[in-house]
Amino acid sequence: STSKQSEESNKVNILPDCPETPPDLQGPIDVSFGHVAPEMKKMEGDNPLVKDGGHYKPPYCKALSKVAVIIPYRDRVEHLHYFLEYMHPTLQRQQLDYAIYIINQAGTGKFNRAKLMNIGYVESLKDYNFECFVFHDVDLVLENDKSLYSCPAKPRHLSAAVDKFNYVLPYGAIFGGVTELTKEQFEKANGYSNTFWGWGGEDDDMYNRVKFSGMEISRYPIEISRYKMISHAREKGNEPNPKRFDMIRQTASTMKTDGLNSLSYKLLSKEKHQLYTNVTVDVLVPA
Ligand code: UDH
Ligand code: NGS
Repeated sequence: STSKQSEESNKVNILPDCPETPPDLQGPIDVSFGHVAPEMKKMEGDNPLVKDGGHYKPPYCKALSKVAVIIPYRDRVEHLHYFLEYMHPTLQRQQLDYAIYIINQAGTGKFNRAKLMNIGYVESLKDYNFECFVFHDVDLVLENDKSLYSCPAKPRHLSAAVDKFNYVLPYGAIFGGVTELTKEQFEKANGYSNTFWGWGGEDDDMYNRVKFSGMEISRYPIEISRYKMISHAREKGNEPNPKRFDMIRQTASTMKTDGLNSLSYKLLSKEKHQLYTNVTVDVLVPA
């Protein structure tokens, strides 16, 4: 009956807002990569409330942020397993309405981390009304769940203290690793550049974009913005980009025409696994 239906829809609406401080946070998390990462089946069983493309919503309260976690990716399956092992439980304790997107670059051409971020932004918004976007290297695992991945008032650099830099910020303007912006902030900056092929500089260019759009970056206290990095060798196809130093001197002009407003790629597949959405793309590597 109609009254039954409205009771049902009321049920959804009467969920109270989740508290500003989630009650089940642990603080420090013991992260290590000495063990063999669990099989996907095991992790799926361990995270029964994550479903339909790596999406979780707290069942008992209305999340304060709708968050897409965007991961640039190619051929790092071991890292992905560690990432999912640790990050799904952490993000659930943070009571976020979140989903994990793997943006997988097809082929063996030059890697383009920043363009994959733009693609993740666009593709995740086709699925859900996300409000903020965490741009997350797959080899970084958060070591303190008090570093909330909720929508930031200012663009936020999350990976301030990484073990490989002895938990010290390497330079004040660093904006790589893990960052978070709201939809409005990301649009204001015209997203990332699409033209950084190979390693380096695309994150510095993004720092410039944020600054030139009249915004400042923010960080959590260094005690909680801690990460462990999974060590690895440099991949073929991700060699340092020799043009990067010149390019980051020109952000003020290039950002107007290079970014979300010039993004082109070919979507090859989009698969919803239980613990993540896998978006495979042709990033149109220049000849
Ligand atoms: N990524 C991939 N596959 C690749 C390259 C990069 O998935 O082949 C993604 C991944 O999310 C990674 C991120 O892009 O975390 C950044 O790339 P990176 O990890 O290669 O960059 P980083 O600065 O390391 O962490 C550069 C090579 C360091 C070699 C040091 C040897 N000890
Ligand atoms: C800077 C790079 C950034 C990079 C940062 C940390 O020098 O892209 O080092 O790198 N900028 C340029 O090359 C212009 S790391 O040691 O983590 O590999 O993020």
